[in-house]
Amino acid sequence: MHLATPARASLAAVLLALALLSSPAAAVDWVESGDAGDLPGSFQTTIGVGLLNTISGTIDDTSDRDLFCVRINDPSQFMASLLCASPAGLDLWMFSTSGLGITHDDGCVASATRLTGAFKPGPGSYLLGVSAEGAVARNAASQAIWAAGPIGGERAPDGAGAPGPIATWALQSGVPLFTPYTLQLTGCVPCDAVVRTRAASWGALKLHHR
Ligand SMILES: [Ca+2]
Ligand SMILES: [Ca+2]
Repeated sequence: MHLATPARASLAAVLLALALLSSPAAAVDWVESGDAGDLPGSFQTTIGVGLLNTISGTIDDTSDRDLFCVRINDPSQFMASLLCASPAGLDLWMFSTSGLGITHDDGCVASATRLTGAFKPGPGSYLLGVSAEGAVARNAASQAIWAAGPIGGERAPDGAGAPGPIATWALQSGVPLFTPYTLQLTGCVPCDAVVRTRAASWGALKLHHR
């Protein structure tokens, strides 16, 4: 995928991409572009070079669930956390890129909803998800991949539909209308990088999936 050419995109976009290429220590704060999809076929990738510090977005209504691709090179270093005031706040989810359930937290402990690398099978790309309280991830037989909560702390798939893969979501019972969120992240990087495919050319930038 060509991101930018002098003829088709702004110079600012090209300069941003080149700045990312030349700054290996840069950090990335990803902002949801439009609305991230909610299934393995429609997730939103994250793009950039350097550690992924935050993902910000919005749960627009009761049927909105957002999935983002993140790359975890060392699961022991990974943490995703979201400030919360009560278990009625937003829930966090993680799936493999094929939709198998990995970990989920629908509680609120010490003012945070958190996922770690504890249940991840190894380095790789994963789908990190956000939903309102009460969302249910279901397999193709409409069985819940995780048992109903809220339960404090993260947990591996423990429902009748475990491990998945996820096929549908059930509507949640909460009323999260237009709820903004910012995930604080450690130990992960964007799934895609902008790379230059021809030296000394402005017109040869593309996405590279790690
Ligand atoms: Ca959204
Ligand atoms: Ca969404």
